[in-house]
Amino acid sequence: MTSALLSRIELRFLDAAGNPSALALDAPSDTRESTASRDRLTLSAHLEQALGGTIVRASVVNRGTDTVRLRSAIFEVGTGFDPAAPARFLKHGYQSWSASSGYDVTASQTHPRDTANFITRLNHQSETTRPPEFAEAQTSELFTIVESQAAERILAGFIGAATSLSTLTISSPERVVARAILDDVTLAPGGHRELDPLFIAAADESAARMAARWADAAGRWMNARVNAPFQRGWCSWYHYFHAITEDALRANLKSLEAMRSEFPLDVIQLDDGFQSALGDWDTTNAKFPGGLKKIAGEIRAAGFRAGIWTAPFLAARDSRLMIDHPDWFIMHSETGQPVRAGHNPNWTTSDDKFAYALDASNPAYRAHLRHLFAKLTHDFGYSYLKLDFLYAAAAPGRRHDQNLTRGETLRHGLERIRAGAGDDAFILGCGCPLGQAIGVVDGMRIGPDVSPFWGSTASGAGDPSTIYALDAIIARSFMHRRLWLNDPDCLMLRARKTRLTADERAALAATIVASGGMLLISDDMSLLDAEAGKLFRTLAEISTKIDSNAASEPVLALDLMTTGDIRGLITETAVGAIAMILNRGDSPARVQTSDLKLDAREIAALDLAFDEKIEIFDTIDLPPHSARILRFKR
Ligand code: 9PG
Repeated sequence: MTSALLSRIELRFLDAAGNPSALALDAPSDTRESTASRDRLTLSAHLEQALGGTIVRASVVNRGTDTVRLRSAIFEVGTGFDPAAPARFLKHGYQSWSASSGYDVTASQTHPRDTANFITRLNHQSETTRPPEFAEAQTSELFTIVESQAAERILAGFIGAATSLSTLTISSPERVVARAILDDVTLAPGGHRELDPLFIAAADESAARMAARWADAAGRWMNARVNAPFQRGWCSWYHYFHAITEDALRANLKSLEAMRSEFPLDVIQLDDGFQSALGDWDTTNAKFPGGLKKIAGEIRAAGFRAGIWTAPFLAARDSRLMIDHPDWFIMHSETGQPVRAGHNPNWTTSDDKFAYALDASNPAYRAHLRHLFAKLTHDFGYSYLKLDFLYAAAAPGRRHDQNLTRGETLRHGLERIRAGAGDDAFILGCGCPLGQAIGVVDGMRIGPDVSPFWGSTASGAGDPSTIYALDAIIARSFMHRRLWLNDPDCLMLRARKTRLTADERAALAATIVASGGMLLISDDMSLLDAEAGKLFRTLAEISTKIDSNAASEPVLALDLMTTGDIRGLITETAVGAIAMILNRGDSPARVQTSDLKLDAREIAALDLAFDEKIEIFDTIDLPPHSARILRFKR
């Protein structure tokens, strides 16, 4: 087994005159604190052996008489791999919607997003422009796994994220460069800053199991909220989109009340489309004449929990918020204008269709957040809060408080929302950089949006389509009940008003339930019949079973480091393993069960009508865009 080694830590900063400078600690020892100083700025570090690996703790103190600005802290980790042999790395995505998959380690430094527009880069990268030595093509967010040709693996990842965004760059197989991004924050004389801890481990286990090991460590370090009850709910978005009305919501509420035994749901969540303007979350537009408090009251009177969508770090030009508080925004450092963080013609009646990033480093705006979410929760009665487009809080630019990194700004904003909503509200993050939300949110969207069509493996990534959502659900299933409850996004069961085929709908359902994550449905309930209800109950049973096992035994991708046409998930339970095999490709496939590298066991296929077929399989035939759930008995 290989052993990974920290060889160097370098702190990069701007000195009192604004000139780039650096100080480095070579080969920090694991027995005592090592230090290095320059201009009376001191970097200290020590290593701890814990959680099956090494935790690197580092901090900075300014003992000088001038303020300095901190750019980044760089941690060089040797993998022990042959620099000349091929290797792969996991390129983990930045936020909820960003993709995660394995890539060859290569010298190539170009990535398709390098030439994408600003908002796309802001969405999917912790930095809109990467420094040349940390090319996007070679960079993973928050953690990575590097795998040699001999299937030796090392894990390197930050297990704390409260104080900075962070990346890992692999430009050659023998080295991982981990980096805490410090955004030129000021460190005044006498000031002290702890860096987020880095975790390094080598182990003889699958890549997915190593990822779960990282999530265990990060969840512990950051006091992850992992104990919320399993969530089952209805969401307005993937049938109605922006066209949702109060009447349509009420019609679904009536149906859900009547079909309670077929669709055992707890939460009814109103999504985007109710607000009077983007930024004004407590007032409604003409489609919702009753107002938010009345709607929550009706949902609760019917015996459900009321849920609501907001994008708390965004506002459009026509919002009261932006008109009244132009000084609450992150400002572009060159133009002095508010930073554009989204674009959506449905969000505003202004000619300007951009949405702007609010500055959560500003205490006045944070007080507003606290007040707003106290109102939505305690006054209006919403106890399930879907917070969306959260990446906006980490946009680059001039912020009110120069002492906060972008990562801290995001976290402070989230913490104020939690303070307003209270401990009992279920907070779901969406469009959210992952690390900063651990310990604040109860649930997290872990993939891009599903949609009422499949998409194509050949089409350019980025269009919402179900296939990309499935890839993300598979890759990030290990996070469930370690960092939060995973939200794999919604099931759609309707057979009309959709372009998903029956196989595609079942593949979406199978992937969601096999992941153990939350079970949300997004259909016009009047389109669903008794058969759909029977299917839903089955899905609820399977997902509850996998969820209740997930805290002790993670749900793992069969193929975290490669994305082929055949993908899968597996989890071990007391009575055997439950697996999901997906054919995401456009042609029929025959899978040899022996190729799945599972122990030879008796295999039963659970078709989704849950008529258990006890059969011994050597091969499984999968039509294009289809999935099967299998049970492997011991
Ligand atoms: C509401 C939706 C739903 C959905 C969220 C989020 O890049 N984009 O333009 C983009 C638009 C919408 C979107 C994601 C990305 O979806 O994930 O569940 O709440 O907002 O607007």
